Amino acid sequence: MPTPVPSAAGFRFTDPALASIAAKIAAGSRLDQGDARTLFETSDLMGVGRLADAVNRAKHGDVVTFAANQHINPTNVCILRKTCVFCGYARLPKEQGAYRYTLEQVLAEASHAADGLTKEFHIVGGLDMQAGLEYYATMFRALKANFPHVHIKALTAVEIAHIARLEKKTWAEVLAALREAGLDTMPGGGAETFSAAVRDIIADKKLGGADYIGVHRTAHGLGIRSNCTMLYGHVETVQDRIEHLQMLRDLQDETGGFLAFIPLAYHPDDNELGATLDRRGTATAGTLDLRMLAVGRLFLDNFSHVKSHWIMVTQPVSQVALHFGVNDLEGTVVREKIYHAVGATTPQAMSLEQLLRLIRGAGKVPAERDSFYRVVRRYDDPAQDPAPGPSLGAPPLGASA
Ligand code: V47
Ligand code: SF4
Repeated sequence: MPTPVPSAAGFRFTDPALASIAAKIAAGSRLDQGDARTLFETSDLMGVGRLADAVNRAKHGDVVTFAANQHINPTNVCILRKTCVFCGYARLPKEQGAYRYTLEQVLAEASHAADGLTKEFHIVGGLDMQAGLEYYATMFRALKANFPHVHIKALTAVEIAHIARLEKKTWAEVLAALREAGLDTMPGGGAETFSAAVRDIIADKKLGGADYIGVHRTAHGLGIRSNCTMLYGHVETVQDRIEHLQMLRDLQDETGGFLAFIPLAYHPDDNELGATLDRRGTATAGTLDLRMLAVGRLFLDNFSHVKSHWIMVTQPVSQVALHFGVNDLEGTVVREKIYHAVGATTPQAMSLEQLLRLIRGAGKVPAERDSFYRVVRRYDDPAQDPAPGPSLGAPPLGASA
């Protein structure tokens, strides 16, 4: 059931259509696709933000969470390198810049976690013919042996389906084997925009939207929770966005297995699509970023968490997003490669100190969470903050792999 927002009906809107949406929310009624269209198209962006903020406050108060995580991208070799035209990260096996980490390299990269502050590895990569079940199972076992306190959030639905095809196993068999090796949860990557027409243009040959949902359904059935995403700001229409959100909401109704929704802003640099669209150097508008997050919060009434990925939308936009329905920030991200391959100019990591300043600057209370979004420490009083320094396992800003 949607969380009722008693005060929402009292807002003043410049677009009267928002008043009827506010009344629906206040009554605890579900928004339909027509409402979602209104939210996407209205000129009253601040009204959309106020509604999303009210819903978010009803669920989370003033608390904004973050996790101390570390991204590891073990291979950029990908069989879809030529067909995912929005991706600047992948390489063919013999192409310049192609890499596949050995186990030793993965462990060396993971060694930032030895300080005990990193609590989660986020592991994703390309669809590499040489990286099958054994590659990942061995990696996860070794990571758990060396860093038993670190949660493993790894492998998108697309990677799970790829491994299943390579190994001639079902999705469920692959997921069960990986869980046995140490997989805890799955990230939400690979969703892009589900619409078949959009996929034909930006990700022809990639696992389709229904199968992305199918892999997540299978994972949830096995007790493996996951995140979900939507890539926006490329060729998709408003209707495509709405249908994508509808598919996510439907699966959440069915399984309750999604932890968070993370809209991902398309970056046009250093990828074929950006050149085709003549969009190089033109990131998504901050207003679209805020609207996407707010509509996600309002339409996905059965989700607890909406996350802003500051690496993609910049830190200032993420800070404002905390008033547009967002209750979680992608945490300290050590050595992020995927977005920096396509033009992200943000730092590759934020220290604890910077993260606390960003959240408090929005008038919110920062709290570190675990990978299941349980608060493990609130930072109510700045006087009690840890001394500034290398925090959460982060290297100096701008470090690259
Ligand atoms: O699926 C690739 C995106 C995603 C570009 O689950 C691009 O906690 C923008 O899903 N412009 C992978 N985006 C990353 C991802 C993610 C990130 C943070 C947290 C979580 C989570 C998941 O990156 C891919 C694709 O949608 N991507 N190229 C690009 N040019
Ligand atoms: Fe491969 Fe993923 Fe890039 Fe597509 S987006 S080319 S599947 S790494």
